Amino acid sequence: MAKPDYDRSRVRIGVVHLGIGAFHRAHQAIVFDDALNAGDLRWGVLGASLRSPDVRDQLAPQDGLYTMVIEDGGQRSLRIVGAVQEVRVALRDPASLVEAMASPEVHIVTLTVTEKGYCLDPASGKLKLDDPGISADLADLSAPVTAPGFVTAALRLRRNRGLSPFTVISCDNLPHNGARIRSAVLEMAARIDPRLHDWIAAEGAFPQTMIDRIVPATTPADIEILSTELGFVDLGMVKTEPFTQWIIEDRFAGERPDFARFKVRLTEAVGPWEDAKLRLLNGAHSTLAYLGALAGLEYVHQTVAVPVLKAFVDRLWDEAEATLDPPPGLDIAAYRAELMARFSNAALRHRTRQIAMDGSQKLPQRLLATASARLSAGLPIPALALGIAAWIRWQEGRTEAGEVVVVEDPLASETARRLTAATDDRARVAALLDLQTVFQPALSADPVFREAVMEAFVDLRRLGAVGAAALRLDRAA
Ligand code: CS2
Repeated sequence: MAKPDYDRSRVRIGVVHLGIGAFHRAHQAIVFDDALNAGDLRWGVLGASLRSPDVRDQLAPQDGLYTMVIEDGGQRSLRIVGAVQEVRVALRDPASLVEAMASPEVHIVTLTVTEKGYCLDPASGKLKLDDPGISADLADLSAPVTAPGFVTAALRLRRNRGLSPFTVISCDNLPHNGARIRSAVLEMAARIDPRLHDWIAAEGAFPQTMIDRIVPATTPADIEILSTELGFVDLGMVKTEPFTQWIIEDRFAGERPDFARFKVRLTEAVGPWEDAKLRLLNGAHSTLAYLGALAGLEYVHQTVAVPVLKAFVDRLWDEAEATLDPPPGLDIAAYRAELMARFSNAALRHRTRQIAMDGSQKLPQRLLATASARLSAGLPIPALALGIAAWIRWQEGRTEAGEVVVVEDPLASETARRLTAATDDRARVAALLDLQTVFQPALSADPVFREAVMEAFVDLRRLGAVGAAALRLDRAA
């Protein structure tokens, strides 16, 4: 079992991470741990959860140490990770977190706060001024509430102290994630102090990234299996797959680890990598999540074990691939084959309902951008339309077998209200396609788009998820 090969008491905090969930611990923290193992002790991580004390409560008694379990059908390996030096709950003592972020030794702030954590309108990309957290931060930034608020407050403190900014690296699955956090921070700064805005605009760095590793939520069963193996209980463990990838735009405000040495790719153009990942991996993930969850399939590997769904994902990828401009070095056919193998990893037990969460925030970059690109090229969207219709059907809060499910989505009450008010299926679909925070006006108004989603929804209702997918494959044959 691999263990930290460095003196943890000598590690300095060079990174503050906002949103320390399982994904950070199995992805970015591993790279910083690699740097520490290589003898560069500047890259310890201070992790913060915004609200929930859970991760702090799990990791504090273990002094921040945790096990990463890497698993696929063929292998299982364990690694103890020492990079996380401390975990805090941001909202417990916001000012002290801002102070920690303003330390001259902190050079990087990473974020995994999920799509909704940026407080941006998904369709327009503008700061949501009606968000209660955003209005609180705009009124008083001395105790921030939101992720953009913490970053802005800490940059303000650094500027007041004559320090250089840290580099802000968004590690969420958002298109142009760097530009998004930058615009959230700049918009906030402009409203608070125009000179702060100008300083951040000139000196700050918000590189775009593409991050990839499948990290399902840890379950009590995972913890139990590991404790039998280790002889002690590790509540902070994370479980993941062998595959990992991190591509960062080569734009930094200050120091950074020797990323290239730790298999992180620095490049000028992240966009094409990101589009490929969001439209192929995440587009298929969300589609399988809704179709699978509706059909009562609990895990992703079970969905691709159904031949119709597996073939359907290939059809969806054909549709998406036609909209991509692959970066040099990405072989799409090999990438697709590898993705299918990753989805089939039964050891991960990745729940379809976990991926189904927050669909209103995920759909635009995963399925809608692809649909728009195809429609403007005059291409049909039968597979994409079924993925989108399955999201609408999932918002009804029932599986095909009639089991009631809780729809976890920031727009859940709005979608429920619209679905209940409508009197038939066509009106239900129309009511959700009119949601302008999800569907951009041009797409929402496109009659070809609306009809394709309507038809898919009617098929879903009539034939179920697998039946509707099979019908599309038959038609294409
Ligand atoms: C998943 C992603 O939960 C989800 O929405 O699609 O978290 C996915 O596992 C990662 O993007 C893989 O890199």
